[in-house]
Amino acid sequence: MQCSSLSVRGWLLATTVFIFASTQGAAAVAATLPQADKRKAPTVQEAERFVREAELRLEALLIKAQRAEWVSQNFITDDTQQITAEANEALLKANGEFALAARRYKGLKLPADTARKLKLMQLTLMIPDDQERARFTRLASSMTSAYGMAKYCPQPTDGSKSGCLSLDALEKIMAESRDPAQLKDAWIGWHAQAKAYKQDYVSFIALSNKGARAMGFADTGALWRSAYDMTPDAFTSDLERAWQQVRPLYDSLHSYVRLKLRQTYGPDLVPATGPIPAHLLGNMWSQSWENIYPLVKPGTQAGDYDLSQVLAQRGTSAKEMMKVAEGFYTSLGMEPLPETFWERSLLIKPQDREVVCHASAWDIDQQQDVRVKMCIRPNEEDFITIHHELGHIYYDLAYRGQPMLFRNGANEGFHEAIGDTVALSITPNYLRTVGLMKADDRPGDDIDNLLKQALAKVAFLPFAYKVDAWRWQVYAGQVKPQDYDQAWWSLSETYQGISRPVPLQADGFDAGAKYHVAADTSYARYFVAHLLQFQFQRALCREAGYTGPLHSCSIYGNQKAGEKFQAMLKLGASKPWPEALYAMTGERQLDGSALIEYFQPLKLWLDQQNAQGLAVKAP
Ligand code: X8Z
Ligand code: ZN
Repeated sequence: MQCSSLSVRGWLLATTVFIFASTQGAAAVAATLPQADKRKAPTVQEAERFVREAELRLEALLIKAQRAEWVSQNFITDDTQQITAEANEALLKANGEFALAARRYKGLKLPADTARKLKLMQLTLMIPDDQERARFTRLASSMTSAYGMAKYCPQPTDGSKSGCLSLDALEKIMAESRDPAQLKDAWIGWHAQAKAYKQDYVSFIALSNKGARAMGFADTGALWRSAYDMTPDAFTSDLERAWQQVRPLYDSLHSYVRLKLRQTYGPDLVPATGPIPAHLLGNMWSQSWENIYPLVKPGTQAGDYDLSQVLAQRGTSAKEMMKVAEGFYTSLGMEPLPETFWERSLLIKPQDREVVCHASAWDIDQQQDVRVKMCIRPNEEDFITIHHELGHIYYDLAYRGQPMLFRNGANEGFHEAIGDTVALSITPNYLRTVGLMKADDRPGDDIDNLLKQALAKVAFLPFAYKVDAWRWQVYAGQVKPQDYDQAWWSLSETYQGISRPVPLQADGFDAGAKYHVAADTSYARYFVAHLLQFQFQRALCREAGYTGPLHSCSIYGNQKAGEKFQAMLKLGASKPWPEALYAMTGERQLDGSALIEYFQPLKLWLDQQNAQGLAVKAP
């Protein structure tokens, strides 16, 4: 499954870097492995046989774990959590065993594919102790479920009966309400929920680090960073380099939004300089700000078209929205989704049971059984997310022909970037083509559309950067549990320029109020994806022969671009990611220049607005 660590994708990561450590625990686990004759020197044939057996065993265990996970996220109960934890435990055990056994082939001159598979196999946690491993998977399962079931139950002051608010309802308030008191209440109410599993998280981190160290990594954060075909330190520097490239654009957006919010909410709430209060940005985590577009849009009244309104007014069903997105992929030459996708996916929030609503894409059996689980609402945000999820699905389907260990993204950021790239082609012209915009609808002008897009994509960058900057510190032991929130908000202020709506609380766990922290899914992947998707789009538009401004390009219906895309998707994880990137774009590194090019007209406009705003305020 994509968007979770509870699978081979999380515990067995992709990279070319691997560090050899003590073989402690090896004896305990080696008994169940295919036996190599340890008295003889390892041979190439033996290594190849070992890899084949590993792929067979791991595939069977992965499929079992996926099925268990699917059921438990669709029916959260004690029993389904337990079943999932057990299936994941078996998978984790086998991952660890194979990872240790793979060390036998170190130094052997091997065919490139076999060598890469052996490297990939060693990017895993290895928890040799049965009890600790069981505790680890139970904690993982229970935190994901706790997040999925969390609700804020406000205490009414008038003694009336209180209703409880799910995340879904709270997110709606954050998106739509313009009442600062209500926003603050919803924000605090949700963030307080994570306290319930803070202690579990602390225990989980300790066990996870133990597992990473057994494989020779400094900690789990270093293991995650090793999944990028470079050393953990090189990845940290690369990310910082890319962030510095795009930071001026974020700064311009931030200043402009603060100016507009100050006009809306007044100077008592929004300062002229410094951080913006986190509850005023239209999103529970202040991670993307498109919901406050109506508050910050240019006053030109160029257009009033609103896709969310169209979808809601037409009563477009979840399935219809998904069908439109599928149509985009088939227009690029990809196959229609298998019938079972429609039979087995969960597209609407069930009313009769607890489910994990956070959107995810599933590759259940490594064949045709692909599914999406998402509580779709008829609005623009979900329409975009549907394209995101189908990106995962079409990637899964494209690398179907690869051997098991290569059935993965070139790196985890690639996986997150595919659907987002496609969604960049949802331009006004495209919406007209598929009938979602009528002839007399008036879309905004370029600046309107770019501003809306920047509120989603540019605002997101420092958030994505922050989540794992925090987690890497936590995994490295640099931040202790009593300082979790202080570190979280220090990073929030430094990178995003946002502040907590109310002072820190003792024993708080604000980071845990984000799905990917509770579900222990790495987040740097989204930062990488938000740069890559513009690199991909620039290359695909070029392939399509498009020469206009990048932000107006749509590759809808373009077979040539589709072929280029498919060729890269088919590679899966078989090559180091810079090679996959090169095949598609002619570039070899993560680069913010495509994103900067896309938003260039907006950057100029924002800087003008900010200069005028400052001029107006000056005495
Ligand atoms: O988690 C997701 C996807 C599933 S992989 C819906 N995203 C991140 C988030 O919601 O925080 C997509 C963008 C960022
Ligand atoms: Zn995703």
